[in-house]
Amino acid sequence: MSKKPSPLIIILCILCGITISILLAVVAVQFVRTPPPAGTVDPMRLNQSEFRQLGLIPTTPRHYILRLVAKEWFFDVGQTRDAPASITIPQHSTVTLITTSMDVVHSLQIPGNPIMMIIPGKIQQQTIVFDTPRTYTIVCGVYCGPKHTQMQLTIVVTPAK
Ligand SMILES: [Cu+2]
Repeated sequence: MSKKPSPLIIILCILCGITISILLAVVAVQFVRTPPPAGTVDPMRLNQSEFRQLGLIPTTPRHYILRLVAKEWFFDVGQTRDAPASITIPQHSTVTLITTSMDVVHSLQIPGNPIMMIIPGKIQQQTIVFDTPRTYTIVCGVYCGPKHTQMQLTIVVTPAK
């Protein structure tokens, strides 16, 4: 005669199963939500590619392209390296980020959005709507060398008038 497992063991097994399922789902969502590369580019010839023009480019009202090259150790949006990169957009702007890396793997961690990996040779593209007026401090989420923590991009979303 086999002994029936106690209800406590059954409940613990169910809770473990639920926990593992949630963890797997979270991991899966991260991968699914990281969009595939939009194309490829030669990291040695960025000045002969679309990345020769960096920064915020208005397309239609409240729509922008933000072209950015990550490199050791800053996010290049066409500004001087004296201060961390910073852009300002009005509330309810739609920004299509188009990025690549000049050297090693970096990433953009935009609060409230999935991590955007920035991989040399690959063009990564992601469109984000900035509806809330606030300042986003965006850092690199992949350790990329001794000055990794200096990599910072600020996006200032100003209130609509
Ligand atoms: Cu980094």
